[in-house]
Amino acid sequence: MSEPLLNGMAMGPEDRSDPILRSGNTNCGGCGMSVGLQMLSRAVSERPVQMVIPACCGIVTAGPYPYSAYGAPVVASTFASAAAVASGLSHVARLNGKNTRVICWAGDGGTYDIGMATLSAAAERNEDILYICYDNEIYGNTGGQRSSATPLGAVTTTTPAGKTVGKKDILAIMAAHGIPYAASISLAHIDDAFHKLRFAIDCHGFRFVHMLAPCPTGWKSEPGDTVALVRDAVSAGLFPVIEIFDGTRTVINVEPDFSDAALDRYFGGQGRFNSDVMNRDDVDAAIQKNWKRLRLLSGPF
Ligand SMILES: Cc1ncc(C[n+]2csc(CCOP(=O)(O)OP(=O)(O)O)c2C)c(N)n1
Ligand code: SF4
Repeated sequence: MSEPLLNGMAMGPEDRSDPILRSGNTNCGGCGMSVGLQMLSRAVSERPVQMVIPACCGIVTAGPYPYSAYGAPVVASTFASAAAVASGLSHVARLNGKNTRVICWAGDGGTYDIGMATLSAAAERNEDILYICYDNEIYGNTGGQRSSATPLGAVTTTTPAGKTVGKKDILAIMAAHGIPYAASISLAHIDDAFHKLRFAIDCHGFRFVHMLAPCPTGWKSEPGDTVALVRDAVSAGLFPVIEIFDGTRTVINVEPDFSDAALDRYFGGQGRFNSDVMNRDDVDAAIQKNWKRLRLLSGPF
């Protein structure tokens, strides 16, 4: 019997040779999420995968049925249920003796906010799934409302004067569940990202990967600057590139140089920050405080 028709093409989860993100998709030019999907595609390679994507730009990417810009089977879930749906699919695969890797692909709104209950529950049960959050620091698909990933000072449609509180530390929150693997990856450090994605795809138990994914539309940045913005965020120490094993062992993968120039380029390259709210001294202090904590966590036991 032939495989069922999935996403407009005959494709069983054991037989995939397409890139995960096909050309001709409708994502905006310079979308960081698109770059992330291409990285994921390389890391997945020929492995059988099942994607679960809640409401977000990433599910619009698929396009109208029966066609799809995804070269992998995708289940569209509600915001609140992505990690629960993925958990169920992972159990079904195991019961059927399949090695299908189940991957949740979700934005920060679906991760930090609306999907947090089932995400936390799946992590607590140590479900065998990989959850990847592409963090564009807003609800991008609905026009750019603030999420709890939106940084201090960022102007969004619901924080017109600039957000007055900073973003949650999602990696620390997920690592606190004691999951086998939690990591942040940078779109500008492709070797590091590739190896960590490969590791996260192949290992078992609950794995969480966080990527900063610039959104030129919402960040009011140049589409061609997407990767450079992430490089500057990493250099300035704003976006630490690290991995945390079993909720305890922390490894710093990329050393920032904490340069003012990188911080200037990062903020100067975007039109979304209100400098009246985002005092530069406060940003410097927050970076230093976070790195002091990371040095302690990554030091010898
Ligand atoms: C329960 C619920 N509330 C609101 C919406 C409308 N909605 C669809 S996508 C979206 C934004 C998602 O933001 P995020 O998860 O950060 O992903 P992004 O759009 O930025 O890619 C919203 C609010 C919805 N689909 N379901
Ligand atoms: S709105 Fe932002 S995240 Fe959504 S497709 Fe466009 S650039 Fe990508």
